[in-house]
Amino acid sequence: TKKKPLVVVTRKLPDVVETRMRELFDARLNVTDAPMSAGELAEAVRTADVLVPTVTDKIDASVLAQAGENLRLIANFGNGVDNIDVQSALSRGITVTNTPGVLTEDTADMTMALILAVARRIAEGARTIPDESWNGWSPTWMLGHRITGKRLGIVGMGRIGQALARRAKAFGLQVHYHNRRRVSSSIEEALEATYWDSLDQMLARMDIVSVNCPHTPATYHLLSARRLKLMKREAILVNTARGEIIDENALTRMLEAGEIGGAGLDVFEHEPAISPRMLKLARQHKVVVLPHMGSATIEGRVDMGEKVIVNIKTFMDGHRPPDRVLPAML
Ligand code: 8YV
Repeated sequence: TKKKPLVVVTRKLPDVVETRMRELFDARLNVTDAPMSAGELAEAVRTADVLVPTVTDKIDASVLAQAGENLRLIANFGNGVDNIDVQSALSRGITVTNTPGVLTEDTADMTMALILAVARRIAEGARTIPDESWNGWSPTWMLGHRITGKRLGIVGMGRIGQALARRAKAFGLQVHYHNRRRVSSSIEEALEATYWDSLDQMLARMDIVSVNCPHTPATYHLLSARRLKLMKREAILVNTARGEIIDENALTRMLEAGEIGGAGLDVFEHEPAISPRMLKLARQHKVVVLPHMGSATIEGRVDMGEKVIVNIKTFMDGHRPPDRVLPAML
């Protein structure tokens, strides 16, 4: 029998996933779930045949420089691969895979939830009961904004952007989008989505803007201070993609100054660190913040694990894994 590949998994995964991994591979699992230190990560890439990192592991060029001969595959437990220096991995002949598709609907749900939370002040209202600050109903108290009929601008019309568009349409939002490439006319028609070639022009006209693109060198601070200023003063910005896509400092300043209607953020530039100014805004209910929960469902995590397993197994059987990350995607 063939020797089982040594698969090092950096974080604790759902039990069913770990059980299956133990059956199939020589799996080195992380029982504590503590993120690996730089030393542990270096040791992992030195010894493993396959590394299964997550968003909390920075697999940069210096980590990859320590990779051993055996390391042939990095099977990311996650869709975004901005935690990995993919170019550097590929140049070393290391294949990289991710887990697309299985977290699309959950992330779109959370995006919609954030839009509603900000527009309808859900988190703020919910606090008043445990805080015992609710003095009873009033016609003019805790008023948010209607979303029906408003314009939603989606930045990045991939799987998640399209899943959000379907939801938004059902909520009566007018769907607009900006993407590197225009999607097919059949998709546009089905979503009743309007394409904007110019991100700047789209931003200036939207009531709600949602970030749904990957974080790559090309999208770092895509929503720069200049672009954020193009948005309407009452506009709402939500981000379930990656913190780095928005200039968080500029957004913070605008929230403090009341130059933007509101924001709902599931991701941050320096997570898990949250700046003191962002914390203050959150306490003042000027922003809704979630701790990177976009894809956090039991079903989603199991599906992600299964995708990782299929990618590893296919690769180990000598075939092309289904979710290879290609340079064109970066
Ligand atoms: C996870 C995600 O929280 O897949 C992604 O890109 O952000 C989330 O699904 C995380 O990345 C898992 O590594």
